[in-house]
Amino acid sequence: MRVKRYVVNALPEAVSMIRSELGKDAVILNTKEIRVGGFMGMFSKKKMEVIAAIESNQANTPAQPQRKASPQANEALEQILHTVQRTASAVMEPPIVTPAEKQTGRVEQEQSIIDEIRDLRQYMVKLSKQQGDHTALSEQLYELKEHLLEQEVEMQWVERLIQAIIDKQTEQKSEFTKEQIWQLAAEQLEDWLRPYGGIGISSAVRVVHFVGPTGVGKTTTIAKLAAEQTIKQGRKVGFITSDTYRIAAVDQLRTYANILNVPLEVVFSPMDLPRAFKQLEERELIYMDTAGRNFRSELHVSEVNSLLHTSEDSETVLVLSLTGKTKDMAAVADHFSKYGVRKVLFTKLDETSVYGAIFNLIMNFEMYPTYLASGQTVPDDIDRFQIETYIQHLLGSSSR
Ligand SMILES: Nc1nc2c(ncn2[C@@H]2O[C@H](COP(=O)(O)OP(=O)(O)OP(=O)(O)O)[C@@H](O)[C@H]2O)c(=O)[nH]1
Ligand SMILES: [Mg+2]
Repeated sequence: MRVKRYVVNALPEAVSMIRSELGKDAVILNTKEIRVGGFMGMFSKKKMEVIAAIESNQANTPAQPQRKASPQANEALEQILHTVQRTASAVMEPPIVTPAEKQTGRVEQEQSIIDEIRDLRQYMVKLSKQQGDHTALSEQLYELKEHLLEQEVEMQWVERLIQAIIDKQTEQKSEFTKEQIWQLAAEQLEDWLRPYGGIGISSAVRVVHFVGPTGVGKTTTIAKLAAEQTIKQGRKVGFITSDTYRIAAVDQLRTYANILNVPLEVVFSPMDLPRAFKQLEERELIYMDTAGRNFRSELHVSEVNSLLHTSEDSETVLVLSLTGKTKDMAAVADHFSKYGVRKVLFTKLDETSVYGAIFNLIMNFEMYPTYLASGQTVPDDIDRFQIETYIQHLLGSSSR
């Protein structure tokens, strides 16, 4: 081991000497304040003694370029080192002082260390503020970000939203209050969602197909919508079901058909469709129920799709339950969107408090939300999709 003593005015001076003489791996063993020169304890000068060491086989290794730190960061580090070393040596090894200095010198020295630590703290706060403009978020923005992530809004959208608010803040040269931030978030979300709002199921089409994974609520939803159309709108509705996979499936829809006094046709293959349409030809609106399948498999998607191409003016609605996993919902939506399906209906709103999947789906697959179902009661538990209401759900009470 090679040990070297440096006497300097301040530690940073010694650090650069140690680096160039002993190399980057040198360690500081000790530092202490000393007094040099003078006459009989008077006129001496304050200096710092620094003892540094290096393992002999590492000595004189030229300093390697390190991970590039900013000049401010280097300066800050040097200062921290300086203060820590000074504090340590002051605590561990009180400096030798003359009796005359005893009264005032010691107190002064302690005070100067305290002052230095305080200055350093202020400097670090200032530095972190300067550097944090781009990385750290204000408490309010952080809260918004956390909220949206908890709501399972995808990170890319959360980041875009936060950036949009930061940009507005920079533009207006002022930091917004929490209320302003949540208000801006609501406005931005509305801007993004507006093109997809207020479209719903077209009232011009005669045939509406409902497709979606097992048990999401397709049949129940059909009953709810049929009730609205027959009872409230006075339209003549007919049902077709192709769900012949499950024994009770046809009976389930037949029960609703009987209650609503709506004719029902059962089809076993696409070949049966012309006959079914013929039977229902005087009906103004036809709802077609399909079997729930594992639509993460594209094969099942293409299978159901073969039923959807009729000569009739039709549209297809993908039904998804909000209790499903966001990733699985996205996979299903992805498959159906390849077949041109652009309308989506969400069910089981009542069974969740996490709403981000709706936003992700609309934005990522450019799908138009039609209705939101929120319970098992036919016909009441369904509403048209309203962007403003949805945003209130998504942002929760904090937005108010
Ligand atoms: N909580 C809640 N339950 C619902 C909602 N919609 C439907 N359900 C229930 O979900 C279950 C399945 O509903 P179905 O209408 O049979 O679902 P489906 O998509 O037709 O199912 P398959 O035909 O088997 O694929 C039933 O118990 C419904 O009462 C809803 O919005 N909220
Ligand atoms: Mg069903």
